[in-house]
Amino acid sequence: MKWDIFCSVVDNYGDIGVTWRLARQLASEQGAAVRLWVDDLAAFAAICPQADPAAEQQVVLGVEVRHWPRDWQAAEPADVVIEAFACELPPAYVAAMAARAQKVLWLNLEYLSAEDWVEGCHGLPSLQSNGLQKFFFFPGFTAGSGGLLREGDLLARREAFQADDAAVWQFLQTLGVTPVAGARRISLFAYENAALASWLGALAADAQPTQLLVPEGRIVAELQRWLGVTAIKAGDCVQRGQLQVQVLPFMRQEQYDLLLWSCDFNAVRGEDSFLRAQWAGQPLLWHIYQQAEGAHWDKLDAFLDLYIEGLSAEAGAVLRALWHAWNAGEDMAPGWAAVQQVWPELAEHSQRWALERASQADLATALVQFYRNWLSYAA
Ligand code: TRH
Repeated sequence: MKWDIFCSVVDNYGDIGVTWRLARQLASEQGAAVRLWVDDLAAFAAICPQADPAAEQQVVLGVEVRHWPRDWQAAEPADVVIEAFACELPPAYVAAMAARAQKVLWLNLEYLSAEDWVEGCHGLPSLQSNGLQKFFFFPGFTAGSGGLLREGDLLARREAFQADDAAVWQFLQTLGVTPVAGARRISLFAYENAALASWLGALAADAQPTQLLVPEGRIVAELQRWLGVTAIKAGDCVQRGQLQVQVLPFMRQEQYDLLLWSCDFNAVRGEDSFLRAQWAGQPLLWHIYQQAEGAHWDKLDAFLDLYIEGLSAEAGAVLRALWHAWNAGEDMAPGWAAVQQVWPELAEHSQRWALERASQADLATALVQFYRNWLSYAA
C-alpha cells in the first residue's frame, strides 16, 4: 500500500503538524509506505528538528519526506494520494495519476470541524475534468465523519505518563522547568490576542499560584508588553504576583504533547494542538484560527455545542463565555473567576470527552478502511 501525502504550508504549523502525524501513523500502524511531500521544509524542521531542512529526500521515523519543489520533477503516483487542505497537486502528477494502469484513490483531506454539514459531505466524490474522481474526506468528532487523528496507544501512554509524577517532573526538567509546589500549571500557545493582558492580570491576582509555560511564538510580544519587559526569550522566568511566567523553546512535536499532558490547563490554537489538548484529558481554552467574515465563530460554537453535552448548564455556559471572551479579545477576568467554581466538573468532563472520542475509529484507520471499500467497489 503506497501513499503520497501532499502538504503545502500556508502559514503556521498546523498543515505540517497534521500531515506529519498522519504520515507517521499510516507508516507505523497501517504498514503503509508513505511519501510526505512538503513545500516548506523549514516548517517541518521546526516541529521535527531531527529532519534536514535542506534535504530533497530523507527518511524520518519511517516516512519518506520529500521536498515538494516549485519545478515539479516527474514521480510515479502512489495507490492513494492525499492532498491536504485543498492544496493543489502538480498538474503533471495529476496527469500521471490519470495515466496510471492501476487506479489511484485521490482524496482531499479537509480541515477539522464539528459543524453539522460535515457528516453530509464526508466521503463525497467530485468528478474532475480529466475524468478522475476526487473524494472529500472530513475528519470529525462524530460517527458519520472521518474520525480524529489518534495513535492506537495514545490514551494509554498519556494515562501512564500522567500517573507517574517522576516522569512528569523529569520531562519538565528537560525543558528547564522546575515545577512550583502548589501551583496550577498552564501551557499557552495562541495567536496574538488582546484578551491576554486581562487573563494574566487575573492569574497574577488569583488566590492560587499559577505557573504559566509559553513556547516561543506569536503570543510573546503581548506577553512582553504585559510584563513590561523589552525582550523575553526561551529560558526566561518572570514573577508577577501569584503568576510565574516561563518562556520555553519551541519544541519537537512529541515534546509538545508531553507538555500538554504535564499541565492542568492548556490554551491551544488552530487544529492540531486543539485536538492534542483534548487527548490530554485536561480542561482547555481554544484560540481558533480566524477566517474571513467571521466564519470561525460558527465553527467554534459547533464544537462547543458538542463538547458541553453532558456538562451542567452552568458549567457549559461558563466555558462558552470564557472561550468567547478569549476569541473576541475581551476581558477574561469574569470568565476565569467563574471557571474556578466549576473546575472539578470541567476536569472530569475532559477525561470523559477524551475516552468517548477514543471509542470512534481514528482518522488513519478510517482512511485505510475507505481505501479498502473503494478498492472493492473500483475492482
Ligand atoms: O500553527 P497553527 O496555528 O496552525 C494553523 C491551523 O492548523 C489552522 O487550522 C490552519 O488553517 C493554519 O495553521 C494555516 O496551530 P496548530 O494546528 O495547533 O499547529 C501547531 C503545530 O505545532 C502542532 O502540530 C503542534 C506543534 N508544536 C510543536 O511541535 N512544538 C511547539 O512547541 C508548539 C507550541 C507546537
